[in-house]
Amino acid sequence: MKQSIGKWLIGALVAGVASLAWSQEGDRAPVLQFEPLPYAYDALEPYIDAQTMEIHYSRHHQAYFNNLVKAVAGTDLESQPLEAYFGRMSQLPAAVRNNGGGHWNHTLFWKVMSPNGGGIPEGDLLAAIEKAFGSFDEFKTQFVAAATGRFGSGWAWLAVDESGELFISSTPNQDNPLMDVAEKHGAPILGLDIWEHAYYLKYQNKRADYVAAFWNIVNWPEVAARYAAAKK
Ligand code: MN3
Repeated sequence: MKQSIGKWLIGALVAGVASLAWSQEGDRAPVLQFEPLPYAYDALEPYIDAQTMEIHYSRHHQAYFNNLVKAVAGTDLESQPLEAYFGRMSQLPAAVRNNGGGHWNHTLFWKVMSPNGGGIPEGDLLAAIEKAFGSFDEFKTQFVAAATGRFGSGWAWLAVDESGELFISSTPNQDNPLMDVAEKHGAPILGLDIWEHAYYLKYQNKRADYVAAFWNIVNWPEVAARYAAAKK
């Protein structure tokens, strides 16, 4: 008992010194960051309504972030980016998997949408889409099928596999293709949240209408940048 209190004291002292050092340096940001939304809540109207955006970002995403911070506090995961342990998610607590995926997936989701989005991708990304799926329209058809076909809550993805090839997949809950638990593994470059909280206020049970509206706000330059980074 005495020994464990001693260990706790040393641990608390080390943690105290570490946090003091961080606050004094000021230039080393925490590994986990809740980033600002890159546009106003109403910026994606009429495709995604302002109230949905506000609740989705400030309550749902914030809750995943807060619960992830709690879940990794005091563990070796605290000092690592999520990407460092997605590959062994099957061995980690459910709170880390659900909230880690929730935080990472939403961080990507906000960035792959833009009020100036829509249209079609260009350059290498368009060529890769045409090579993998035959045409951009066929890619959209398959992506829509993945999004509307997912039973219950989850995500639809466009991702890059180990050999640099594009694939479409869907994962349940807050899983993603970076996790070892995913059926298909790769680096997501486009993700669509198909939880009801992402669309129910505006679209109710009509998920297909929400998925169709998504094409008007896809930030293709951002997806192309992620494709280029994933290929390296
Ligand atoms: Mn969501």
